[in-house]
Amino acid sequence: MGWLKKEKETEQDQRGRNPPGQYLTEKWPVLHAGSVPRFNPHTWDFRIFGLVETPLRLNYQEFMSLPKAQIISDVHCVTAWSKLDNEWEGVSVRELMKRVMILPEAKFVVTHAEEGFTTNLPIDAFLDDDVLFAYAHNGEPLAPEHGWPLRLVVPKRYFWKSAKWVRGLEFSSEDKPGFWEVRGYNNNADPWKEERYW
Ligand SMILES: Nc1nc2c(c(=O)[nH]1)N[C@H]1C(S)=C(S)[C@@H](COP(=O)(O)O)O[C@H]1N2
Ligand SMILES: [Mo]
Repeated sequence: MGWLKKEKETEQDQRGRNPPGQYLTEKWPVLHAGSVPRFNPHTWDFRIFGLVETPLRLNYQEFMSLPKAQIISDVHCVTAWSKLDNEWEGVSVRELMKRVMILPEAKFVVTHAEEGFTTNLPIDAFLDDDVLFAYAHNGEPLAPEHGWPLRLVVPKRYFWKSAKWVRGLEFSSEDKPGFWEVRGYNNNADPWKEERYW
């Protein structure tokens, strides 16, 4: 039977897609430090600064008029839940970075979010083709508690690298471990290598 075979393949496929020590969930837990920030479209901006040729500042309307991308990816949280096949809509990092020149000395990027939250990545991980700034999930605007109006999505890292309520990017020659990274979470955070903690 066609559909039976298909179902079996899907199950196997899902097992293969789940990194070690993770269980699958359909739900979407909410996890963060601090409170859900208020959003004001008139004062919101997105800044790119540090080791770039010319710093860039986009207001909300400018950011929202950037070309849209849709990317389907899996979420792996360090607390052991994984959620497969999330459809994200937003602006791909590659699209955004067409608008700034990163200086050759820059090797790392710090993503800055509301309330001083930060998370760090090497530039090549950040510039991967599946990384985006998302404002919608599975066809709906992101819920405020999941990062609306804008969150980063880095599918190949544990989910704490996917900062919610992002406001900017800082390019740097040195690595600057972020909020969770200085609190014992692994700097690299590859779920396939189970890089959970230091
Ligand atoms: N701004 C901000 N982003 C954040 C965090 C946070 O504390 N502040 N926590 C991270 C962690 S630890 C996880 S697991 C995911 C959870 O995202 P979710 O609540 O949408 O599932 O957000 C990440 N992004
Ligand atoms: Mo987390």
